[in-house]
Amino acid sequence: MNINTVVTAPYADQCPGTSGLRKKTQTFITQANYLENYIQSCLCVVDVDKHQPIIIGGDGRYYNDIAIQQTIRIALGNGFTDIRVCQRGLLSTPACSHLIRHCQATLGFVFSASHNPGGENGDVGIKLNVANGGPAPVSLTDEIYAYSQQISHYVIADTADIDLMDCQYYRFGEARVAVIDGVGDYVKLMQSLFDFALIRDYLTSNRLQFDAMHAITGPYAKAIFVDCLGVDANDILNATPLPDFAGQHPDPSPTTAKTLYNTAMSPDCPFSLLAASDGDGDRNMIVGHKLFVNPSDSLAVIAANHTAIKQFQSLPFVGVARSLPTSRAVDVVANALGIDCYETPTGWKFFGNLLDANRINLCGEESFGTSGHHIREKDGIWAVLCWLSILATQKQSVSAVMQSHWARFGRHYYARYDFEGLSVQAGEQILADLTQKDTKSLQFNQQDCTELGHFSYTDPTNQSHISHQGYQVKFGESARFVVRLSGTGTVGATLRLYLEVFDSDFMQQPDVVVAPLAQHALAFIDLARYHHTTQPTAIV
Ligand code: VG1
Ligand code: CO
Repeated sequence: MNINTVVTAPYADQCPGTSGLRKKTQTFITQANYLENYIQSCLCVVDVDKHQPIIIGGDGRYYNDIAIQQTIRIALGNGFTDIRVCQRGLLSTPACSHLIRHCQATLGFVFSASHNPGGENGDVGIKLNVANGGPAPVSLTDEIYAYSQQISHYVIADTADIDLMDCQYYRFGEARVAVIDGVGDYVKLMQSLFDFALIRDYLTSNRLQFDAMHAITGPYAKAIFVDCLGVDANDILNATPLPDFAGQHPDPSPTTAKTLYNTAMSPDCPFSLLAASDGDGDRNMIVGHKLFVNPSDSLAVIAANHTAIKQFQSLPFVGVARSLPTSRAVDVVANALGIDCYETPTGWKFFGNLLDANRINLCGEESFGTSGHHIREKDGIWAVLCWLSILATQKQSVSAVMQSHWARFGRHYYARYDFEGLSVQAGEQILADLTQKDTKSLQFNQQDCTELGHFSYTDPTNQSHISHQGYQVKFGESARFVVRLSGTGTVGATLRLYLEVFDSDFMQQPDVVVAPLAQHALAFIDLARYHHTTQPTAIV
């Protein structure tokens, strides 16, 4: 095996965001060594035993094949001797997290821009996960970025493409590249975490519809829902991963998973549960007949009903965590259960240490992310299995489960307004100017503002500190809004405004309840001063 050293020069924009490095597909295609620089930077900075396994896969999107083959060559060039690549390159983010832990791998690459569109004009991303199975922590991504800013060369093996169709080994001197099954171990993990007999029985008289959105969860959904749990194969929509996701947005939301959502809202919907996942399989959307379950509520319901889930039956249920903008519905449940509740910055990487330290069993984000201590990533199919377990145990519809939840805990009405297409400068200026706001006269629904400011977080396990993670304005327990900039976009800036209003009357329309708070927040931010419109481009 020949190893070549290739001279290269840094790209200024290789700073990873909320969840890995994400750029336009064309950036990777047209800018020489863009991928290679970043992979080399990752491999130089991680301080690991090169004889331990590393895992490589992706969500099947355009450019995955090139990225995977080049990463194998660069890993060989850098002296890694146990490289495990998934068959056809297909690996979901949660399955990668599990494989890392299961094989005692030191790191894993998932080539995915998650819920962002794919194809030649879409996005490509690189997620790097570390030995606990979780996303690389900020300290590491900072080092990677710093390395990428002074990179002068990368090393690459002069080897042919590996055939990824079948599981087999390839030898290159003392190194081995193994093509492995990316699905089987994840299926076994799910079998160990849930009572499949209970769910199977439930599904003999209740139907599940699942939309894999032409993305990575298709093969996993077939193996779990169809082969293990008896779901009709026709009830898994868009189950074949396609490089361009059929030109669609692999984002499990009411607007992007429209067919499934419309089915749920139709009067004669035949399904008890409808669900969807995103490009890389870590997000989940839960919908019942005529009822969309907002992800913050979903987290709270799973916490409140954790005893229905086998995974949570054998260990003490000690704590939960949510990201800052996620509604406080789960806090109320944690309080009732007498367990800890942590509030972290946005992004799954902040949950890892809490999970490693056994401080929490369950965590989630408003952005359709939920997971437990079984891995260190959010997990779309797992969340669906949680809901199936709850429905099978309670023998009630989704809407009955939600209504009894709200009747007991009250309801946190919630919405997220996204303002896309801001200039980066305007986005940064809005956040910077928030520091200077006068707060004394702030009131909402006759409730005084009780707290406001930029959110900072000190990780209780290692005291690492991070500031400026979003600006929060609280009106006691009754209302709250949060403003932050997205860290996953690839063009301009996206401002996110998160709105939460608590009310014990749970039969109101969420959009109507949050609208006055939205007006209040927009006036506070003074968005019109920075942007040509105050109309959100998306409301979730
Ligand atoms: C968004 C979500 C965040 C999530 C992240 C990654 O980030 O808000 O909660 O962790 O996407 O999701 P941002 O910075 O755009 O708001 V995914 O499914 O990567 O990987
Ligand atoms: Co994702």
